[in-house]
Parts: sequence; C-alpha cells; structure tokens
Amino acid sequence: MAELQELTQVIIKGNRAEAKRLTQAAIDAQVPARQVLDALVAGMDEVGRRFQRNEVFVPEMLIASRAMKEAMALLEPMLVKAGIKPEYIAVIGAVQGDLHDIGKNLVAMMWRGANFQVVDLGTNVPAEKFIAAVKEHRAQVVGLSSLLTTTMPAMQAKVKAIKDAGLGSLKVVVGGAPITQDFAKEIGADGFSPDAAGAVDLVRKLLAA
Ligand code: B1M
Repeated sequence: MAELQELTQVIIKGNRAEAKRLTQAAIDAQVPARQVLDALVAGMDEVGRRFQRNEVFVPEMLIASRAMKEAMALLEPMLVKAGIKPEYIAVIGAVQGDLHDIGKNLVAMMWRGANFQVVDLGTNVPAEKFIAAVKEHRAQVVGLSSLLTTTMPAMQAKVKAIKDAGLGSLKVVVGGAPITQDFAKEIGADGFSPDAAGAVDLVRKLLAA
C-alpha cells in the first residue's frame, strides 16, 4: 500500500509530523495494526543499514527514533487490541562504574524501533540489578554497555554473575567502544555488536536460533 511505503519513508527521514499523520490515517482507515507496525519497523531497519554504511550518523538516528516513538504512541492501543506483542523483551544498562549512556541509549532506541520491549536500567548498573530486572520482566536478552577500559573487567564479572544466575536461555550481549568480538568471546558473552544497528540483527539472530 502506497501510504504504508510513504510511512516507512517519513520514518527514515525522521519527519515526526508526517509520521504521526500517516499513522493516524492508517488507523482511521482500519489498516491492520500489524501492517502499520511493519511499515514503521522497516523504516528503522533502513536507518540502521544506512548508519552501518556511514550514510547517516547519530543525529539522524535520534531524529528517526523520535518519529518512530511518536507514531508508536498512536499505534500502541491498536497493537494491544489486536493482541500483537513486542517481538522480544530486553534489559539494557551501562555496567557498574560507567556513566556513558549515549551509545547505550541508541541501542535501546534501535531495539524499540525493531518492536522489542526494552527495560533501560540506565548507567552504573550492578549485576544484581540486571538479574532482578531479567527475572521481573522475563527478558530473553540482556545488553551490557561499557565505554571505559576500566569498566571492562567489571563487564566480565557481570556476564559471569548473570550466567551463573541460571536464567534459562537468556542471551547476554555486549558492546561499547573498547569492546571487541574477541573480548566478548573471552568473557563468555553470547554476542557482540560494534554499533546500535547491528545490535538489532544480533538479537534477532541469537533468539531465532
Ligand atoms: Co568519557 N571517556 N569519560 N565522558 N567520553 C571516553 C569514552 C574516552 C575514550 C575519552 C578519551 O579519553 N579520549 C575515555 C575512555 C578512555 C578509556 O577508557 N580508555 C573517557 C574517559 C576517560 C572518561 C572519564 C574517566 C573522564 C574523567 O572524568 N576523567 C569519565 C568517566 C565517567 C564514568 O563513566 N565513570 C568520563 C565522562 C564523560 C562524560 C560524562 C563527560 C560524557 C558522557 C555523557 C553521557 O554519556 N551521557 C563523556 C563522553 C561524551 C565521552 C566521549 C567524548 C563520547 C562517548 C560517546 O557518547 N560516543 C568519549 C570519547 C569518544 O568516543 N570520542 C569518551 C558516541 C556514542 C554514540 O558512541 O558510546 O561508542 P558509543 O556507542 C556506539 C558503540 O560503541 C555501540 O553502539 C553505539 C553507536 O552505534 N554500543 C553498543 C555502545 N553500547 C553498546 C551496547 C551493545 C551494542 C553496541 O549491546 C548491548
């Protein structure tokens, strides 16, 4: 449907007013909520791909996420009515000792843009808080962010504590500027992404497996 393709495009452009107008128009025209949601998610997926190709940068991602958020606020009651649930439930936070949250917030936004339910614990998060939130929200994935080489050892301890807590098939993913694939493997994490867009694909792959 042309209107839904247009909705995808306005999300990519981060045009909030148009995103809200087109979402409301689709709701009024009784377009199934799932189709509207898919059009919104397709927009954020494309923003993610462009970010990975260095065609857009952090500001464009923030603007697109804001448009997505406002459109989702209109759509949410329809999703609830139609019984459409978030794809996955995720908990995220910056590890204890780390106050950097810009990258972590981008990951949370991209996850929300992919229709994941995200519980954001903020910064300076101890292992016990991650574990409690995973249990409370029955999360399938937990994301740890670290920007400091000094908090990297803490990340290792946190991954171990979370794994030792016996939380079933929970996946632990890590990221942040000093983190590498090798480090992630070394500390027993299930996955690593170098950027926020990749964190969406990573979770989809891990949880679909
Ligand atoms: Co800080 N800081 N900082 N800082 N800071 C760095 C990280 C640093 C590299 C600067 C430098 O020296 N060149 C350096 C770390 C050096 C090191 O560890 N080797 C540093 C330092 C030393 C410090 C302090 C210790 C400074 C001091 O007080 N002496 C202090 C520490 C505070 C603390 O955390 N306890 C400190 C404080 C701060 C501010 C508070 C002033 C501020 C943070 C504000 C905030 O976040 N709200 C700040 C900032 C802004 C930076 C820089 C300039 C920018 C970080 C940033 O937001 N980047 C940074 C230098 C730099 O990077 N140029 C620096 C943009 C962001 C989009 O990228 O966070 O990497 P990033 O996220 C990416 C990926 O890494 C990935 O996705 C994102 C985008 O795609 N990603 C994930 C991130 N988390 C992920 C999780 C995932 C997956 C992917 O899965 C879960």
